[in-house]
Amino acid sequence: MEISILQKVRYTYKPKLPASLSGDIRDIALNFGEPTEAISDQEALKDIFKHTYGKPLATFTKGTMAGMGAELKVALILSGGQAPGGHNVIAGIFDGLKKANPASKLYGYLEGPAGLLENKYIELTGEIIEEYRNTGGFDIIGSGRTKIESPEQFAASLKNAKALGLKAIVIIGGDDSNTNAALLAEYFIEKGEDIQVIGCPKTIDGDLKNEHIETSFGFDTACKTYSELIGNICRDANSAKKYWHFIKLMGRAASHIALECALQTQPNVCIISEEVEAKKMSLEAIINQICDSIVKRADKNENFGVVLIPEGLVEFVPEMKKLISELNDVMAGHEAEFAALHFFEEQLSWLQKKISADSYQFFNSMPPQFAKEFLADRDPHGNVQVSLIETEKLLISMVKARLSMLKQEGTYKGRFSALGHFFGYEGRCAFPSNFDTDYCYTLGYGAFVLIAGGLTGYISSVKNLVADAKDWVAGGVPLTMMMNLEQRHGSKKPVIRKALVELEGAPFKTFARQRDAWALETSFHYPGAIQYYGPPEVCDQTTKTLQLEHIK
Ligand code: FBP
Repeated sequence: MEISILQKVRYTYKPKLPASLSGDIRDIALNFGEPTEAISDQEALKDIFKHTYGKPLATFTKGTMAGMGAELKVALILSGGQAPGGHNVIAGIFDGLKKANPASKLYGYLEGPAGLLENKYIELTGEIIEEYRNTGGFDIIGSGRTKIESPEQFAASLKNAKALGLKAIVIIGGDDSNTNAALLAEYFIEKGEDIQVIGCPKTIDGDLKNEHIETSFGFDTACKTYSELIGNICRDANSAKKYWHFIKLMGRAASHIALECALQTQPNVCIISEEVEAKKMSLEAIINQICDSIVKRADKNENFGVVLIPEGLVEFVPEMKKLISELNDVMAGHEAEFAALHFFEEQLSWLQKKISADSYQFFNSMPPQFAKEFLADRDPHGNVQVSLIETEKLLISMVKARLSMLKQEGTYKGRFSALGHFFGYEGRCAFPSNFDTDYCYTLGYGAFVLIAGGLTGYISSVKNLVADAKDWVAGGVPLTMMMNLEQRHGSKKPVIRKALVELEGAPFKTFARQRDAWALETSFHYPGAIQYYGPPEVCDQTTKTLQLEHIK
């Protein structure tokens, strides 16, 4: 098969490992801390996770471990949306497993958790792994969003894992998938089976993070890819001087991607959903904020600019949030009834009887093409698929309407021509940056060591990520430590808490200090493409978010 020159050269890249994982694999041991607690709802979680709750933090150190070197069968699952670096997590697990015992075997369940339920897997041989080292994508085994939820699905998981003689399963996924990993770990022990489950923090959204998970893999590469594209658009806007570009960015509920891209490119406006929620900003207030920049720049004859919009914005604007939550509940509570309504008008009159008058009025006031997007199928975890809602277009149409009013009042004298963009899929399978390449390999290698150490219900973790890779601190974090109870599908469920942008955090504060100047002046930055070879200050920088979060 013909491959690109970069792919060929990337095959030869040797990912860096922290000192604790370098050298002889038989010289790695685990250090344990104190027992841990969940972030809230401790008693309820203790009851749900009877065997796995409250385990101690683990870090890798030099030493020996009884389980290292045993012949093992391990399987892995790629779960949810693609994120750059997934193949290197797999390469890290594979290399650890084979170094410890060449007779051990690694399997990949095909197309996400569904592969485990349907017993569809392949053995990941050295030959296959070599083809995917240091590359983007999840195409080695595919991914999927099936949730393991029903008693039958848990039973099928156990049956298939036992049939393959597995010692452990590694689930590479985001908050929902790692919640699933925790539940599966608990279930296997409950059933008296010694099958360990280890998670790995994946998601471009950057919202699976906390004190122990500094960032999820893929965030670095995805943000750098989007920032390159945004920078190119900024330069085009500044060259043509005729368009306002409204760019929606992936990231689900959290605005980490939008914030990081804003820090990298300095657009005129970047909306941060978490601020919208904290300040209870209505849709009208958001439109006014954007129009303010447009009007002021028009006064200087600058009828162009760039606006960044996080895709989850709709879930944070108070009136939209209320509407979505009511829609989620009625759609989950009356699934069959709702599915039988085929026309928008039918859905509208059905909803009038089911949701509050305020929400109905707001829903009905939206242009039907946007309103329909709020009724699209929820994902298997019950989330609205915000990537399907064309917020950038909705904002453009509302800004246009507001500007024509301002024109009539005589307060706006410019020209407004807008283009909408959505960046998401462009960044999820990019060649991983050097950071993601090394980080993912370490996560995978670490996941194997956690398995060899006999742990279950843990997520592989790497800390001190702004330092040189040799000084990274790797280990395992008990999944229950990151959990709380949340309303899902109409009832309280244990879930890993999503990390949203902190308004008191350094990344947001750094942005907030500069945004008024960016709104007025053309201050664009053009980061250019990810560089893989060259000086470390060009190739090995982490995200600005990570750097700023490390400054205490
Ligand atoms: P994960 O949470 O699974 O990592 O997904 C990330 C993401 O890219 C979101 O940013 C986006 O909203 C969603 O996936 C899109 O989903 P899909 O891949 O199903 O279109």
